[in-house]
Amino acid sequence: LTLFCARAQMPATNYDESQVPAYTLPDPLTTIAGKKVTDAETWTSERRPELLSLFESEVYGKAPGRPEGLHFEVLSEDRYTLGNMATRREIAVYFTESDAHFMTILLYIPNKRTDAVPVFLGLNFKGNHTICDDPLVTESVSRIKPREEGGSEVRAKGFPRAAAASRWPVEMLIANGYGLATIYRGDIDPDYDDGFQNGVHPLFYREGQTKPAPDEWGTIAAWAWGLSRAMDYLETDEDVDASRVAVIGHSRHGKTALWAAAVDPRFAMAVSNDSGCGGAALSRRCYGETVARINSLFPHWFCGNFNRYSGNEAALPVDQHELIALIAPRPVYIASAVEDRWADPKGEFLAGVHATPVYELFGLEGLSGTELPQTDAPVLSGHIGHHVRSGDHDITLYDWRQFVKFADKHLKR
Ligand code: GTR
Repeated sequence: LTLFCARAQMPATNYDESQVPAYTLPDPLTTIAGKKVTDAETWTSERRPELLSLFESEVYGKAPGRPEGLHFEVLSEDRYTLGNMATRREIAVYFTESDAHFMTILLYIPNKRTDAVPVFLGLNFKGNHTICDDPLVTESVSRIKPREEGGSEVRAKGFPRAAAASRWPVEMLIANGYGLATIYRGDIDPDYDDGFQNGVHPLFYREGQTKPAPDEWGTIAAWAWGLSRAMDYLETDEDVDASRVAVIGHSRHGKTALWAAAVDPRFAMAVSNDSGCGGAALSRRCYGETVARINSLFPHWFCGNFNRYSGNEAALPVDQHELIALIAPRPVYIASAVEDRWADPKGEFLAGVHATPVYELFGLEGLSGTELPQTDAPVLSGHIGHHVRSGDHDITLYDWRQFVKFADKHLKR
């Protein structure tokens, strides 16, 4: 007896390299009309906009720009926190002219500074108060799936303080001269399929619109939009050097960081940690998580049009190496973990390899080497950095140490 349901029809997850289908990647340096791109100027003026718009309409969905009514308010400031090493600020970013809808940026700035500092900016999963042991951080309002719809009561009560501290080495960043800005992603859009009713989407619906059109923003694009709104604020903060902001994310937030950097050239650097399918991993390898699986498990992440490619990766007009290429010539770091096969470490590495010709157009080294490097041997030389860490799906102090080394090369004066 065969059970007919979407999941049952899904092919088994492939973790066997010999079962990776033969595929041909789209060439980042050939336009839709078939023209070869041989210089940086043609890339920037013709090919890049064309590719960006394909990713918008087929993968993540188009987002609105900066709303006219966007405004900021510093809610709190403490000049002597983290053992007097840092200044903490909390900033409300109001999405429209009203004060009803906002996200809160938690910002730490090193007190030991002579000038405006470079900053790492990234979304957090569980609330601003969970990223470190600082009792004065305002608790984020947990926005998870309601219990009636299968959500969990425990999580609805909110996560304890410092619950995610292992993922956010604030003191290490401060000691190295970096600021840190983070936002609870639920402030922008909750991470469940709510028909796009509870996050930022409804603020921008046209008259009569009730959900995004098939080529309009899903949740990842909304989160990326929120990161750009955070950048709007950072540009106004005199302790921050907005020309040296690295956008960073782990896993679904890694997908988001890459898309944010692709859309918004103000980000000087991007870091993708274990971002996998829809992030740095090549979709056509169908290794670990696939387009069909991600669309069925997380129907809200991508735009409606992305469903066309479930089980049909060969039809994608783009692949994820071109997402990395959209960030060129800015530096990108792609981090993987060897046991995180679901995210396809090799596919993530190969995206860097195949984005490299675009960096070369700018006279820069992209990713150095074409063979997957050894575990725990970071490749930091070019404008695409990379490592495969030992261990599983997570973002660790080891990962961050490599990001800081890479940022020291590209963002430090
Ligand atoms: C998984 C998902 C991945 C990755 C991960 C995470 O369940 O399949 O694409 O995003 O969650 O965000 O931790």
